Amino acid sequence: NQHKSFVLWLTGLSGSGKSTVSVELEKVLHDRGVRSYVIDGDNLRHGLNADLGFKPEDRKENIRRVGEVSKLFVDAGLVVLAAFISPYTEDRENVRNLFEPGEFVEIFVKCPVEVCIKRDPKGLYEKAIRGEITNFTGISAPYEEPVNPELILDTNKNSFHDCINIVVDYLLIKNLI
Ligand code: GGZ
Repeated sequence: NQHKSFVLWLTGLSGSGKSTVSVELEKVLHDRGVRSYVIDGDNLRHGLNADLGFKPEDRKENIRRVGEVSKLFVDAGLVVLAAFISPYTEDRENVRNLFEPGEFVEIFVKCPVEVCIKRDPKGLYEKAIRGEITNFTGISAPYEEPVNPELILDTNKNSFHDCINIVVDYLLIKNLI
């Protein structure tokens, strides 16, 4: 029984937990026989999107390309876990519109910016606050919260384990896996 192919689109601030959720979720899906693949800034911004920075136009183009790549993987029968800040509602909606209804699952990885600043795993917030990095999301660039996401994961209040279970339960209820 081949599972369906679809996109889990994780949006949220730097340090909100998108990568951790997507990597842990991929393991759980793999154990259930679901063929999935994680794409994020780490594997796309170094190659395909190496020409893009963090100005609004560059983020827009980044997300457009990520959407098209996601579409190809879905056509190939995979489950895509896309973890990008994707700060603009319009850009996320454009990606949603590439897919059939139900194939695009928007997951808001929610965490207050103050908590992300405290976590600061890469020291980027500190640099952004000092002005050493410009256009930094949450500090000197906007983040538009999703209006009607399929799921909200509050990584400040819930453990990663609980967040993964919320996603898996949703996928089971929707008969996606
Ligand atoms: C936001 C930045 C910036 C600026 C570098 N603003 O926590 P990270 O390091 O590993 O994840 C962030 C990543 C964001 O790339 P995305 O492709 O997800 O962004 S977007 O969807 O907005 O196009 C962060 C790092 O890149 N980073 N400079 N100015 N994040």
